[in-house]
Parts: sequence; C-alpha cells; structure tokens
Amino acid sequence: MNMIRTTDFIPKKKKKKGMQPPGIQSNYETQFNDIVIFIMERKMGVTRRTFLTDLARRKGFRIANELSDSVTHIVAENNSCIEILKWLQIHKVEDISRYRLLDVAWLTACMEAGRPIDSAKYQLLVSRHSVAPFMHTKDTSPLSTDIVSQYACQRRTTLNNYNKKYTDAFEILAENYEMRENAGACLAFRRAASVLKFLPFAIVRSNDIEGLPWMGEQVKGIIEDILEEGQSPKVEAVLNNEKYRSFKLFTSVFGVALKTSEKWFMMGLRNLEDVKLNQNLQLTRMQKAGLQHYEDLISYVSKAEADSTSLMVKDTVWKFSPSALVTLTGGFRRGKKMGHDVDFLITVPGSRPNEELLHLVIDCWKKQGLLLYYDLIESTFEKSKLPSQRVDALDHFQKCFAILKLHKERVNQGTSLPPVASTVEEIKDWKAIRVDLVVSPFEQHAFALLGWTGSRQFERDLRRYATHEKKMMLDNHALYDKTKKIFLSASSEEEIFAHLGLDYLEPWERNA
Ligand code: DCT
Ligand code: MG
Repeated sequence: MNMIRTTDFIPKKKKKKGMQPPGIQSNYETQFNDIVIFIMERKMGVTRRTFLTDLARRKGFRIANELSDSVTHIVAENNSCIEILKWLQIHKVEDISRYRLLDVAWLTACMEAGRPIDSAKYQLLVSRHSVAPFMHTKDTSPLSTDIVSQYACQRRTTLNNYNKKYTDAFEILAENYEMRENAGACLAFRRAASVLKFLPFAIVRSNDIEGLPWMGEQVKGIIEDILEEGQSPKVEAVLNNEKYRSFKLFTSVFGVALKTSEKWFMMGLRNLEDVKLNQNLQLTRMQKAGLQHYEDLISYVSKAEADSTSLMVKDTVWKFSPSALVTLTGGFRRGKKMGHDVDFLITVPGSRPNEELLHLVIDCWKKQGLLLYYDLIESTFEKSKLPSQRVDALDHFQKCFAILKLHKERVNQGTSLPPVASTVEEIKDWKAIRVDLVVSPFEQHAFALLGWTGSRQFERDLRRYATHEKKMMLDNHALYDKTKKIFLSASSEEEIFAHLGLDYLEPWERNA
C-alpha cells in the first residue's frame, strides 16, 4: 500500500481533539484516537457494515471507510484466515504486520464496554507478520489465483512453524504409512505437513484450513481431533503400536533402513540389546558403526558442532586443493539449529573433474585417527543420461558417508576450559558426527547445491513442478527442456529458478 498518510496533511498545532482525517468521515466526536478501525465488507454485507460503522462511530470509535495506511485494526466476520489473506493480497497489502486482524466480536465487545478492550483473544491471525510469502508475482499460471500453491517451491517456508502440533502428528502418521508401504497415504500427510509449515498463522478452528491444498478427509479428521481433544487418537494409537516403536528405534541406527527393521521385528527383536546379543545377525559395517556410536549419533548435531566440522572439512580439503569450494548444505544451510548429520558439497573450479581429492581427504583423516567410519562411492555419472524421471532418485556424484571424530575442544574453542581428566576413567573428549561429503563437477555445482540443500519435500515438489508445469526434467546434475530438447545450463541457483519461471527462494525459505 502506497497511500499517503492522510494525517500527514493536518498541521499538528491546529489538530483538535476528535478531528477526522479525510476518509474517516463522521458526524460524531471520536474519543479513541489511537486506533483506526476498518470493517471488512466481505461476507458481512453492506447493510451490516453500514450499521456497525454508524454504531461504532456514535460510540466514539474511528472507523475508516477505506483501507488506508492510517488503519490500525481490521475486523472481519465469518472469514477464514486464508480468505482474509487472499483479500489482503487482492488489495495489494504486502505488510500485514502493521494491522491487527480481528474478529468482529472484538468490535461489538468494545462497543458494549464503551472503550477499546484487549484484542488478544479476538485475533484472527495468531502470528502477525508479512503476507509477502503468499505473493507469486512472477507466476502467471492458473495456479497463481490460488493463494497457497500446491507446490512447495512456490511457498516461502521458513523455520517459523506455527502449527507444530499438527505437523508433528502428520509426520508420525507419514512414517507409519511409510513403514506399512502405503506410499499414497504417506505422501498425503507429508504434503499436508508441508503446507501447514508454511502458514503464517496457527490453526485455531477448523475453517482455518479452508482453501488450502492437500487437505484431504483424513488430514481434516486429524486436525479436528487435535482441535477438539488436544491430540489425535489415531496418532496415539501409532505411538503405542509395538511395530511402529520398534521401527522407530531400529531405523534410528545408522545403516538400518525399512527392510532390516522389518526383518528384525519379524525375528522377535524389540530393542537394541536384543540386536546386539543376537548371534544370528549379519550386521553390515555401517550398522556395526551405527551401533557402536549410537549414543553420539542419536543426539542431534548442534550448529556449533556443524561449524567446527565445517572448519575441519575445509582445513583438510584446502590442504590438497586450495581453490576448492566447500559449502555447508542440507538443513544447516536452511538455517536449522540442529541436524542428524552435516552435509557438504565440494567442487573445484575448472572443467576437469577431480576424483582424487576425496581420497586424499579420507586418507588424511585416517592417518589423524579422525575417521570412525566411511563408505566412499565413486561417481556413476554418464553424460548421455537425461535428468532422472524419478522424483526421489539419488544422484551420481562421487560421495562419502562418514562418521568423524569431532574433538570437543574444537567446538568449545575459546568458550570454556578443556575437560579435566578423571583419575579413574578417561573422559571421552570427542563426539561421533555423521558427515556426508559430495563432490560435483564444477559445471553441475548449482544443480548439486540446489539438490543437496533440501528440504526433501521442497526437492520433490521442485521436480514435480518442473515435470508437470514446465515439461522439464530436473535432477541434481542438470535441467532438461523436453519441448526444446535442450539442456539448460546454470551457474547459480537463481538461474535454475529463473529457467523454471519461479521466484527465487532463499535456502531458509525452503524448509517445506
Ligand atoms: N535429499 C533429497 N532426497 C533424498 C535425500 C536427500 O533431496 N532422498 C537432499 C535434501 C536434503 C539434503 O539432501 C540432505 O539430506 P539430509 O541430511 O537427509 O536432510 P537434512 O535436511 O539435512 O536434514 P537433517 O537436519 O536431519 O540432516
Ligand atoms: Mg543433513
């Protein structure tokens, strides 16, 4: 809104008590000058709006006829949050943080009290911040008429999740469906969770989800349960389910995926002691390392730990290739304060792929006794292959899944004293950290960076969007235009977004 403040025209000295700026016409004397109320006509109708306007003015409230910059409070009746946001979008309001968005009940309560009353319990949008995430300015597809896009790559999703109680519940259900190999239901809950993570307000009544994509019957049912009872019986049932609990426990071990977890469960194993003591199990090297460092790996990696790991990785990489670019990717690049691992993307400017570098780095750590586990996978990339059709496909980069020994003094450097060694037993002064290192050719760096920054749901939707909306194929290596039959090169993430006709989303806006 670029409307000029009407109050700016009024010389301060001459301003009398109760004087109205233009646009707030009234024959009544206003008593409460700090607040300027705008009543939304949508769903309320002209007659009721005129009635309420007149009544409120008679009681000394300032009611604006138009939504100008002087308005402080917007009241609405029977509109869902989405409807209000849509209305604000149509009226080109970009910054909603300047207004209080309230239910009309607040205005009637004020009139009853004969003065403005506390508005907290009448707030329609529990959070008050910018509506900008909703704007898809560049997008001209029919989708842009929907306030919330069905694609996560068109939603700016930060880490401010106002709906954690619902998204946590959905994640549990999604995991349960994944375990039971019901891919459809699993995806449905993941998509719904992703939409709710994006909402700039907390859901407080069932009509708050009206107009949102991916809100199927099952999803609605869970939301209603949580709204009514504070929790969902379906989620509680999953949490109490023996198979789900074993699955959660077993897959929390590095190297254990669904199949192994299922096998262990079928064998009657229920906890990690059972696994460790069972003589018949042929554990992989990865699983052995996972069990050995279980306690360290299960405790999340903090940002401080990720930063010291980053220094450690850079130190070693630069020893062998001073011009290499080492980028922290994954959740930490998206601004997360903790993660289950630390992801790095390495690339060396120049056209020649440097396959030796990762080996040199690994050997160096081995000699220093810093490598607790590693699995180095050579690149399987073939230029002739098109970008993958599969949305979740792994890429073909040379990579290394490792567990590194991170010395605690590296994390605490300068902030605290080193631990005092006990006379009886040696204090463990390090923590095992899961690290993923990926090496990409320089010309694919932007694609690799985009792919390894995540989130997973963001990546899925980005590829789905490319396929269905643009007839393009995107993976971690390249972007292919199926109509023009050409590869579209890019040297930055911004260029990839531009090729796809998408507004650029910063890494911290990709927490879908
Ligand atoms: N990724 C992906 N598809 C996969 C696996 C990974 O698109 N099947 C991308 C998304 C994120 C990035 O790679 C790193 O993966 P993770 O470390 O598993 O995710 P994260 O977002 O970093 O989460 P965490 O904080 O738990 O490490
Ligand atoms: Mg990660």
